[in-house]
Amino acid sequence: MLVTLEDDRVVSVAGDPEHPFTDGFLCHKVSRLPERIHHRDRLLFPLRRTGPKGSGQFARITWDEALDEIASRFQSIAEGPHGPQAILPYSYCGTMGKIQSESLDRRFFGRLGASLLDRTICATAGGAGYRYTIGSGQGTDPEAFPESRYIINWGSNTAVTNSHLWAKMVHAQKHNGARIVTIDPHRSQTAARSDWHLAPRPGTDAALALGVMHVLFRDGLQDEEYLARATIGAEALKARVLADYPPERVAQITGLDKADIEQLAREYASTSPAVVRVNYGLQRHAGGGMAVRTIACLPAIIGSWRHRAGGMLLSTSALFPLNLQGLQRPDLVPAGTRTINMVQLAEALHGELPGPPVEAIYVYNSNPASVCPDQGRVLSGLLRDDLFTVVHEQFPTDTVQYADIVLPASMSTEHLDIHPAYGHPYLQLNEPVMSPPGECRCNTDVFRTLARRLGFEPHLFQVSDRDLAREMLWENQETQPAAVRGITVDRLSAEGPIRLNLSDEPPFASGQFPTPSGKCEFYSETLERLGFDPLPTWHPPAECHESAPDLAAKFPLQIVTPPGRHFINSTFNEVDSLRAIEAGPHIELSRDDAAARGIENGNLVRVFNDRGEFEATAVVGESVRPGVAMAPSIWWNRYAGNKGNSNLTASTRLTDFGGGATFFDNLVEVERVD
Ligand SMILES: Nc1nc2c(c(=O)[nH]1)N[C@H]1C(S)=C(S)[C@@H](COP(=O)(O)OP(=O)(O)OC[C@H]3O[C@@H](n4cnc5c(=O)[nH]c(N)nc54)[C@H](O)[C@@H]3O)O[C@H]1N2
Ligand SMILES: Nc1nc2c(c(=O)[nH]1)N[C@H]1C(S)=C(S)[C@@H](COP(=O)(O)OP(=O)(O)OC[C@H]3O[C@@H](n4cnc5c(=O)[nH]c(N)nc54)[C@H](O)[C@@H]3O)O[C@H]1N2
Ligand SMILES: [Mo]
Repeated sequence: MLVTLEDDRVVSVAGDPEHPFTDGFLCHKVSRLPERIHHRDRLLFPLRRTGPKGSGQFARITWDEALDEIASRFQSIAEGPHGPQAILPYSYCGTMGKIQSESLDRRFFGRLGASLLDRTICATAGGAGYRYTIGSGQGTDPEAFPESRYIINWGSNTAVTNSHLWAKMVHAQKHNGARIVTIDPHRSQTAARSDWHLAPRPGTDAALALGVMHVLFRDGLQDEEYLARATIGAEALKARVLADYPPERVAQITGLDKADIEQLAREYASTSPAVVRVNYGLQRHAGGGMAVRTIACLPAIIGSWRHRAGGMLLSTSALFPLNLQGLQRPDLVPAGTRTINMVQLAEALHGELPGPPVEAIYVYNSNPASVCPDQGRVLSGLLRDDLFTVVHEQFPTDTVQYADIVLPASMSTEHLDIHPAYGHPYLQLNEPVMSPPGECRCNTDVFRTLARRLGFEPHLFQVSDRDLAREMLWENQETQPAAVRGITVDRLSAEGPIRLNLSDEPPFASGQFPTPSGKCEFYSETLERLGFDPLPTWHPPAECHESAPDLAAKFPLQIVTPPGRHFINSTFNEVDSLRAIEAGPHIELSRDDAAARGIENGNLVRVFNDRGEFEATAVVGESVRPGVAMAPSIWWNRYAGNKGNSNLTASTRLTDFGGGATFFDNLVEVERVD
């Protein structure tokens, strides 16, 4: 991103036209960054709570007062009956720069002996599922997509959530005759702009993939040579899908036409190279891990890993061999320290998890009061008078409302960081272009000063961000791993984004996979040992008519709540111009479901289940099938009528693999508010 400054003001930001992947395109919301940086509501000074918990009443204090209070509270909790594990750090992806999100913070809480946080809210279900089949996170190079001829967006709203990859897909469509297919229960922007949209019921993707496999094996469309050379369990998989997943049954499960399932299989096998972009929407269901594992078998069946522009892409994160161990120092964590799954914050705050009660929570890079499932119980937990809550933030978010101490945070224009990426293979340096306004400080600075107050080792904490960046790139080691060899902080500073040193060979063309068997594992002994089905399979969502008929009788609609186009999760709620375009919480309903409830377009409705309820404006149309609803997230309470957002209805149930969140596995009922 190129930033134009006048004095100490950012007047504009633009994509870098020389960036090989983004081609200079900056999405609508990020182009509004100047509004965010110089916003009237930006937090500029430390604050201490003056009113009752949750009131959002604060008075300005000095950094010394804030840090003294945090240090002394942490110290007394650590020396108290429950020990330091009664302190919980809570962070996610406010910034995804590695220095500001996983360096001194991890060292600090490790050294303190605080509880560990399992950061599962986004990507762990699919990550785990993918690895059971493939062995690592490696997949198709996103830069190869323009050479594809058949592109499937599977649970991916690529045009909105990953616009740079979408541009490559459109390039393939225009210049290479590629066909773009999108599999999504909602007619998303991506679905609407694709050549073909298939809208299965939520949480039925594994069944669809198994039905496609049935057709492939039944009609002899498989790549026998690749199957024999590169996979394990092909015969068992074939027997299962031929017996259990005929298109008639899969049509019943998914709600798709049998002919469409047959056509998808035929086109996929006969249009080469074919690539699958599998993303996050389909992971947020009880069976999300198994769904990704199952879909990940498809490229090996048709042998599309042979081609650079074939195969499958989940995330590029695994391509970056950064020295995260050195940065985070997990060796500082005392043996036996308990781990809390971030999805279960409601349970943690209400003392329902094993181990000591949570007496203090330190939040940074996250807005759990908005983004966590079971929002009602998260908020009642944060209201606890005996909970000491520190929130390091840029804006007065919902979480800040519940803080005891608020610390003002810097932004990316004001601090240094290194960014790998989960959508492309370039490493980037984020250099500060201005000093932070008011008394804002970056995350690492706060942990440096807190460490000093607690008497922690200077050699671990009094290290500059630039030195941490060098350490992350292994510059202090004898050799760097191949993918980052020769890439240094100084080079990133002088040259801008640098592509990792990756082979031009497709990752699995040779048929070698980094699994225990060395093959693409249709049959996984690892899963068998863990008590799962060793073969790909489909289980219904935890909340649907098949698995929970009583619940479905009361709450008949499956609701999905993916992010809004002009927000990043809950970030950008504060930007007036973007909030205006998002136009308030709304819910898309089918004509049948609306009519059955006397709901018309534009009516205010309440959306509810036993966990809670929120309000939204009804948008009635064809974008979802009967029985399905879609409500874009994630609203701050104050912009949602002070009633909370869709996460009031979401459960803290975990996915089958990876302990992920099941935001979209959620039954609700809707009624008109009169
Ligand atoms: N219903 C529903 N819920 C969801 C999702 C969904 O699709 N539907 N998506 C889920 C997903 S995929 C994710 S990744 C999570 C995201 O959950 P979070 O990571 O909590 O994401 P944000 O809501 O963007 O909140 C990040 C906060 O960090 C702050 N911040 C930014 N930079 C810094 C910094 O340098 N220092 C500090 N201290 N703070 C900073 C921002 O101001 C912002 O308020 O939400 C999940 N929740
Ligand atoms: N504009 C914008 N871009 C973002 C973000 C943002 O908040 N705003 N967040 C970023 C983050 S943190 C993440 S994790 C990514 C997420 O990026 P995506 O994976 O694209 O995420 P979603 O939009 O949550 O889900 C994609 C689609 O999956 C669909 N879906 C829901 N359930 C199912 C299902 O059972 N099966 C199938 N096949 N599809 C289903 C949803 O309707 C949705 O259209 O986006 C990133 N990019
Ligand atoms: Mo995410």
